[in-house]
Formats: sequence, structure tokens, C-alpha cells
Amino acid sequence: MIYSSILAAKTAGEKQLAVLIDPDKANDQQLDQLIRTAILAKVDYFLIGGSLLMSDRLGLCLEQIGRSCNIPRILFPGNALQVHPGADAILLLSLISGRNPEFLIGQHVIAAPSLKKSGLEIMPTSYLLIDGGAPTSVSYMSNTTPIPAEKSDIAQCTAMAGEMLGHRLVYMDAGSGARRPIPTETIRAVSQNVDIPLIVGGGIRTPEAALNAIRAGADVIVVGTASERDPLVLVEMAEAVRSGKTLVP
Ligand code: 1GP
Repeated sequence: MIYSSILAAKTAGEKQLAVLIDPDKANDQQLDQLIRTAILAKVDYFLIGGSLLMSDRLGLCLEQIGRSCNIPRILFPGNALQVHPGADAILLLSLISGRNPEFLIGQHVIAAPSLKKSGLEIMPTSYLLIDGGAPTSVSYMSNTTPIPAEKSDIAQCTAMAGEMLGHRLVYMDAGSGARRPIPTETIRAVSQNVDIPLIVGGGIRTPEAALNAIRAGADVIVVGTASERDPLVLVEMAEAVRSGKTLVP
């Protein structure tokens, strides 16, 4: 089970790297190169999805990854249309930084029958959108306002509430292509106040930025845009993430 592996890594102090793939943004060849580099870098997970899918490449993308490697494929859905049984698991996101009921429960109700049938491992996730310096597709498409980047108290209490509601993961996201990654103080405020694994992404383009987020308490780093531009960045990014392993008493 994928959630147990995330939890086991956290318990052991090991840090993990996930690569975000937007099926609209990678053709077969680009995807092949990305997969080969991800294998080389020993990437832990693929996240697959986007705010909006224009193509019908979601299934093809999942198949291509499945044919090439055993790296788990986790859906990161922008809406209920992105439930696909060809993946291994899904982040069942509640956009709790926002106040739009559609992304707190509406899409979940629509997706429930297909989720039930899919056989996917379901990972209920507190999804916190944090301001990354410019409007993102997620904030526009979800019609929600991100938490201001420096308001660590709001991020902290939001994540605490998500954990108390029974979510199994927290995902703090500045949004794909964010101008700035989430400030380390804001990551730290959350990581020190929740026990469930913490995923951090959005605007992480360098190994240093990945390590900063890890040192602030992130358990899993998500990289999308940087790996679309140059898949080889994943090798150094993975080394940086692993170097952040913490000693567990
Ligand atoms: C977005 O966290 C992911 O949801 C990845 O963001 O594309 O900026 O790496 P980037």
C-alpha cells in the first residue's frame, strides 16, 4: 500500500521525491525521457493530474508509466473527471484553504461511485493552497483564495483542522509554476503541529529549494515545472531530498 510506504518513510526519517506529470504537457517522447530519468534518480512517486485536462492522454500516460517502471502512480485530480482506474492511488483532496464547497465536498460526491468501483487506494488529503506570488491555475479554477504566504498561523491551524477531521496527508502547494516556493517558516509551522506526512510543492526548481523545504519539515517534495523543462534536474533534486534524512530517536 502506498500510504503505508509514505508513513514508513516518515517514521524512519527518510525524505521522498514525487514528480508531477500533467498529461497535457508531455508527449510520448518527453514522457519517456522523464520516466527514464525518474528511474535513474530513484524517484519515489509520480503524481498525475492538472487543474484542467485538455487532451485525453490521462489513461495513455498512466499506461506508459506502468509499462516502464514500478514507481507508484498517484492521481492528483483537479476535478471529479480525473478519476482513472489505471492508477495505483489517488489523493482525495479537500481544498481546506478555500471556502468553496464544490472542492470541499461537491466534486467528491460526484466522484464517489467511480472511486468506489475503481479499486484505487484512496488517500484523504488536506490540500492547502499557499500564495506563491502570482495567480495560479488552481486558485482560478477552484475559485478560492490562497493562504497568504507569510500567514503561518493560518496555515498551521488549517492543517491542524484537516488532521483532526481525519485526513491522512497534508499537501501544501504554492501551485504549479509558482513564482516563489512556500516560505520555510510557514512549512515549519505546519510540520511542527501535525503528525501526518507533509507533502510540499509549487515553485521548487532547485535542489537547494527542495532541501530548504525538507529541513523545514516536509516529508515529500513535489517537482513539476522544473522536471518538464529539464528532467535531469531530478537526479540532483533526489540527492538533495535524501540528504535531508533526519535522525529518528
Ligand atoms: C503543483 O506542487 C506541484 O501542484 C508542482 O509545482 O510545477 O511549480 O513544480 P511546480
